[in-house]
Amino acid sequence: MITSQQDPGLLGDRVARFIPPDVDPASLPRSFALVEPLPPLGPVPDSWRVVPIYTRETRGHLATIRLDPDTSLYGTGEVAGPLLRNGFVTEVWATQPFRIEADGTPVSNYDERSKSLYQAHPWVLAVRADGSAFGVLADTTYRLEIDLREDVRLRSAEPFPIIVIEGDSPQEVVERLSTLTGRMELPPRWALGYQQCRFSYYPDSRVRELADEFRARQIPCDVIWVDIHYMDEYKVFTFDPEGFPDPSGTNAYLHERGFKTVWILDPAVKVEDGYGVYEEGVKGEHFLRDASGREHHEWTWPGDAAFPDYTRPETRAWWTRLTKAFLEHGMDGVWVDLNEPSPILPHGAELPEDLRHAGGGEIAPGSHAQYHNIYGMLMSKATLDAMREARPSRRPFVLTRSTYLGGQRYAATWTGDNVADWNHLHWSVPMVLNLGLSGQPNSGPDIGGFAGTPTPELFARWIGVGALLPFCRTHNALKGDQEPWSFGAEVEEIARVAIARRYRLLPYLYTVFWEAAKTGLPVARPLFFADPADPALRDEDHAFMLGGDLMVQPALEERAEHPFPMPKGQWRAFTFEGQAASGNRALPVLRLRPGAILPVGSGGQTTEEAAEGPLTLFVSLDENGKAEGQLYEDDGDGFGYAAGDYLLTTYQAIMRNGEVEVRVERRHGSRAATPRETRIRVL
Ligand code: NBV
Repeated sequence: MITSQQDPGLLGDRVARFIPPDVDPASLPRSFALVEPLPPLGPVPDSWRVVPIYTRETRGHLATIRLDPDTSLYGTGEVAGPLLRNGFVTEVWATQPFRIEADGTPVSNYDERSKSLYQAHPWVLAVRADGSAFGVLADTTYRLEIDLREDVRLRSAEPFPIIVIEGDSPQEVVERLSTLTGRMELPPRWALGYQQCRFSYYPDSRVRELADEFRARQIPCDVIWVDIHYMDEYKVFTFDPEGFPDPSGTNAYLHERGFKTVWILDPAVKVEDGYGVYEEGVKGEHFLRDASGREHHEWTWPGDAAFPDYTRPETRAWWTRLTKAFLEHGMDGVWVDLNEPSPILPHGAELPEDLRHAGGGEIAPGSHAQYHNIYGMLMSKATLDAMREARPSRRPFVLTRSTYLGGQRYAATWTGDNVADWNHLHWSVPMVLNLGLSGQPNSGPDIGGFAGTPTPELFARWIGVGALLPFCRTHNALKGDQEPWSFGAEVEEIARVAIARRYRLLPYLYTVFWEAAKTGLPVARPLFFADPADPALRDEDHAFMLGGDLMVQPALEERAEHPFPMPKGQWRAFTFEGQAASGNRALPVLRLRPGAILPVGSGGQTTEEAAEGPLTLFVSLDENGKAEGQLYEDDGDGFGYAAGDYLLTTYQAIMRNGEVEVRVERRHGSRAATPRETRIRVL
C-alpha cells in the first residue's frame, strides 16, 4: 500500500492537495472545479488527519479515505434517494436518465437506483461523530466512481488529485469549498419568485392567457417560462412563424403585467442546408468531430444535429453572440437544457467518448471522455457571458440542467425530469440539500413532477414544500395541466397560500440568498446544521432549514406521520395571520430558531411588491431572553449593491422586566432605509 505524495501540499487554511505517488504533478490536466489554479503554500503538516491512500488497480486508480466510526456522508451532487449517502455507489458522469415504461415507452426520469444524473460533482462531505467535518474533492473531469459502502473509495481510469478540506463544522467545510470553487452571484430578486413552466405553453396567445389568469386569480407569480415549442421545428435560435411570430411582443405583454420571462435553448444544432446557425457553425468549425476529423451527428429533437464544442474559445464566443442576438427580444433569463449533452435516439445514447474537443486558450485539446462532464458548465458560462454583455447593468439569470462542481458560478439548476409520485416529492428535499452541500445554493424540483400527472393531494403537498425551496418552479411534460388552479378550488387555495407564504417570507429569503452569495452556505440546509454533533439529526431529510433561522417541517408521506427529530431548544411554530388554510397538511409547519428574529413582509403579486409594504419582525427569544436577526435590502437588480447601495440591518431583542424591547443594533451600507411601518410579533 502506498500513501500519497504531497503536491507539495497545503493550498490554504485547512486545505491540502494530494496526488498519486507515481504521477508527475505537471502531467495532470488543469482543474475545472477551482476558480483559479492554487499555488501550494508549503508542506502538509504532520498533524493532518485525512490522507488519501492511492493504489493502482487494473481499471485505473483507486483512492481510499478511511473513516472513523459514525461518520456521516453527504454531497455527491445531484443524487436521488436519501440525504445520508453512506452505503451508496454513484458515478460522476453527466447522464440523461431513461426508464422503460411497462408498455415499452422510454421515458426520461430517474429513481434512487440511478447511479448518475444530469450533473457531475466529484465531492463528498463527511461529518464526524463530534460534529467536526471534512470534504473530499476529486479534482478530475473524467468519469469517477464514488463508493461509500465502506470508507470513501474513489476510482477513475485516469490519475486524479484529491483536495481535502477540514473544518470544525460542516458549515465551515462548505464555506471553504466555496472559496475554492466559487459562489453563486446574487440573483435578481425576481428569480426568487414563483415561476410557471410547461413543456410547452403554445402558441404565444396561450402564454399571454396564462399570465392574465395568474393576475385574475390573484396567485403571486414572477416568471413565465417558454419551452421548446416556440422554436421553428426545434431549431435553436429560431421562432415558430405560426405559434411565436413575435417573441418581442410576447415578452413586452408579459413585462407590462409585471412578469419576467425565461426561454429555453438547446445545444444541438440541426444539420440542415440553409439553416443559418448550422451553416455558420460549419464555417466557424464550431462542432465536435470524431477521431478521423469528421463532424459528428446525433439524433435529437430537431433531427440529425451537430454539437458545439464549447471547449473552443471561438465557439463559446459564437454561442455568446447568438444568445445576445436572441436576448434582443427581451427575455429576462435563459434556460439551457439537454447539455449532458443528450442525444434523443437511441434512448439513453451519449456522445462517443472518443470524440475530439479542440480546446484553446487555457483548455487543452482532449477527448469527450475528458470533457463530457463539463459540457453543461461551459455552455452555461457562454450563455451567462451573453447575458452580461447584453445587459451589463442587470443581473443575469441562467438555469442549466447539466453542470459540474463549481457550476454555481454560472447558473442555477433544477433536478431534471422527475415523476409525479410520492418518492419524488420526498427526494425533492434531499436532492436540493445535497446540491447545496456540493456548492450549489440555487436549485429546486419541477413542482408536481415533470412526468405523469399528480393527484390533487400530491400537487398540494408539492407546492406546499416547493414554495419553501430555493428555486420555485412548477413544470410538467406534454400531458395534463399543472397550473395552481388545475386541481380544483381547494388545491388552488392551498397553492395560493403556499405561494403567498413565500412572498411574505421574501425579505428573509432574499437575505438568505445574499448570505449564500457571500459565504457559499446553502439556501436550504440540512437540519443537522442546527447541531452537527447531534446523531438524531444526521439522517433527517423531511425537515430542513431555510437559511439559519427557519425550520420547515413538510408532510412528505402520503399517509404516515413522519416523526420529526428536534434540535435542542424551543423552536416555536408559527403561522401567518389571516391565512385560513393554515393547519392544512399540505402547508409545512414553520418553526423559528430560539434566539432568532425573522423579517417578514406583507406579500404581493410580484417580488417587487413583496419587497415593499409594512414589515413584521417575528421574535423568538432564547433561554436568556435574547434574539437577533438580519435583513438585507437592495435594488433587487443591477450591481449598485457592490458599490455600497444596500442596507444590512441587524435587529436585537431583549426581555427586560417582562417586556420585549426590539431595536436596530446596527446598519451597514449607504442605502436609505425604506420608510415603512415595522411591527413586532413575539412568539
Ligand atoms: O424542452 C423539453 C424538455 C424540458 O421541458 C425538460 O424540463 C427537460 O428536462 N426537455 C428536457 C427535453 C426533452 C424531454 C423529454
